[in-house]
Amino acid sequence: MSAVPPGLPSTPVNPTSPAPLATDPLTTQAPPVEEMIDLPRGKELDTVAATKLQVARPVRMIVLAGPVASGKTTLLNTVNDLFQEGKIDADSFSGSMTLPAFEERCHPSRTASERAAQETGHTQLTDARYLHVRVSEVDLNLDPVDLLFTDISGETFEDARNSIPECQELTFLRTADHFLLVLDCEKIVDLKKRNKVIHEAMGILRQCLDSEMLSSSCFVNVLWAKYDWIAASNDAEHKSFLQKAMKEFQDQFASRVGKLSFTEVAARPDRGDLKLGHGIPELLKNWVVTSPGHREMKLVPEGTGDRESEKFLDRHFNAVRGS
Ligand SMILES: Nc1nc2c(ncn2[C@@H]2O[C@H](COP(=O)(O)OP(=O)(O)OP(=O)(O)O)[C@@H](O)[C@H]2O)c(=O)[nH]1
Ligand SMILES: [Mg+2]
Repeated sequence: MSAVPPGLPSTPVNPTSPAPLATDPLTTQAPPVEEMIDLPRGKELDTVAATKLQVARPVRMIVLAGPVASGKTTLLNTVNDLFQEGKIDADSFSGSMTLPAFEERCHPSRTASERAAQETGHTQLTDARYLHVRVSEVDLNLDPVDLLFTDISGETFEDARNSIPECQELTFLRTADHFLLVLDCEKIVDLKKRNKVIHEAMGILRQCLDSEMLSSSCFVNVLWAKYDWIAASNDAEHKSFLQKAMKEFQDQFASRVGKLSFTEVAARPDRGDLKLGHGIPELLKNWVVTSPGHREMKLVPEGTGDRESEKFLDRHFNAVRGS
């Protein structure tokens, strides 16, 4: 019997029979469809998705930092709730890649949840998660702006305050345009707790700066959250305490950041006369209009010398300034 050379069939091929099929359609499954459309689920973005968005278009990164239960997530929920009713001052909702994630967070505060009181669930300790909102100015003077918010548990910031390596894990800090330091006024009206609230919040901000995670050009906004507790107390002493705390923040941090400001916020007041979302329109306007990325071009030179050409420039720019 003659040996069959390698690579040739071991049975003779009849040239008149039909060519064999590569696969038998009756016994094999259809090959997988290669181009499946991956529809977005609308859940929170993870760090990879957030980074892709930041690379694809200009995005404002807004970090909400603060201890457990200070009111970070409720603030985000209220931004979503206010947009359900229409525009917020001059800003209108122009889309979100994470609407289902917003709705999930808002559910416990809605009547449909059948809870007796409005609630916000404690944010779980997970990797960084981001929520997205696109905002347009009503008179369209500006292009729509993409806002990316962190929704991180308070424990994460409490751990970061106590440990440089933990703080250095929070890589989203590096791209923060606005850093919101959320302080809980419910605790500030408690004379035994109020100094600790300020001390701990300053500890978070100091650690983020000392670890070189937060840029010195970042805009830092200290939020007096749950301000309804102060407004409803009618005690002038609480307001004078806040004044002293603001002075202390100014002394310690104003020279270390791009801008330091303070805002009274009551995202979901449950006492006194403040309306839902007190302070939020002002915040939103600030996020949309201002960014550390905006710098004055300074086209007009400042000083001139004694040379004739410099005196000419001086006369020219004086005319420009005067016009
Ligand atoms: N009175 C009052 N309560 C508020 C306000 N904002 C939030 N709260 C309540 O404060 C509690 C904590 O709010 P969260 O938004 O969950 O706080 P958080 O900072 O996200 O907390 P963690 O996720 O645990 O870090 C909830 O019970 C809210 O209902 C407010 O403006 N006024
Ligand atoms: Mg939360």
